[in-house]
Amino acid sequence: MEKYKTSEDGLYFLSTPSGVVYQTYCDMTTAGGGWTLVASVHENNMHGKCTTGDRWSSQQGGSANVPGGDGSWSNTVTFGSAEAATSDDYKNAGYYDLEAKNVAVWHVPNDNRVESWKQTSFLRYHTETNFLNQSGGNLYHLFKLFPVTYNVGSCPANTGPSVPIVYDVGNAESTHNLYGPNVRANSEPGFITFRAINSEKAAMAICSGVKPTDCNTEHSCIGGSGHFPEDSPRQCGDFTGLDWNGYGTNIHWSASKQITEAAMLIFYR
Ligand code: KO2
Ligand code: CA
Ligand code: CA
Ligand code: CA
Repeated sequence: MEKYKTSEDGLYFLSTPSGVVYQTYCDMTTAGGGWTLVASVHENNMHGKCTTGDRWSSQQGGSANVPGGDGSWSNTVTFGSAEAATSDDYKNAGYYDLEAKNVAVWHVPNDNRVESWKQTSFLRYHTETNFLNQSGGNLYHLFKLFPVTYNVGSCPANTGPSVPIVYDVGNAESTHNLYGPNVRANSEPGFITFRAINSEKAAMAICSGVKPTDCNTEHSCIGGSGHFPEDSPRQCGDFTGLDWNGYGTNIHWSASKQITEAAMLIFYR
């Protein structure tokens, strides 16, 4: 944005210093712009527990034999495309290459075309604390410091950073309502939390919009390790245990259909 004085939202080609070329979406307007899409977490089959498409947890089943699952949070494997970021998982070279200070997150209903993401998203927020300065400048490095692996620590002592957020679409109350009433009673909205750990020592990557205050973090935190001991493999998968008391029911621990059927898009700035 600074180098070419561009100010339009849309798809751009970027290149890493070592020559990897990739196309991604840039948000050039929200809160001053300059946001680069680096990843999306999409649940293609909530009933498939660590099966095909669960790239941000495990596509190799859920068991103690694959404690780190596919390892996507802290490796350089890339997949998907920006155009399809609401229809499948997406991870580009910017995820591990860009040096950033903050993140923005959009929850966009599945299967939306790029042109309508901004309009259809029902939750959008960003951080302003420059927290990535303390974590290596991006999430690839943050998750090397806080591995998303079964049995690396316990709850709550070894939970990663909870960073306050500024809302661009939605608010604390609408965020909380996306999760089940038991989650609302056991979390504080207005944060993004990294590397949560649950009662059974399973690790999760991101709790979007909340800071858990109990250890049943599998009902709001997504992206995970390869082993979730509680009633295994029921909590294993990209959207973890968001369906614990029924798919999309929004009762007890279950999340709403709205957040279950939307991709989480992750941006850096
Ligand atoms: C509950 O009452 C329950 O939920 C537990 C889960 C939630 O993630 O671990 C257990 O299933 C337990 O048996 C019981 O059903 O306990 C804080 C305790 C809640 O919802
Ligand atoms: Ca799944
Ligand atoms: Ca997925
Ligand atoms: Ca639990």
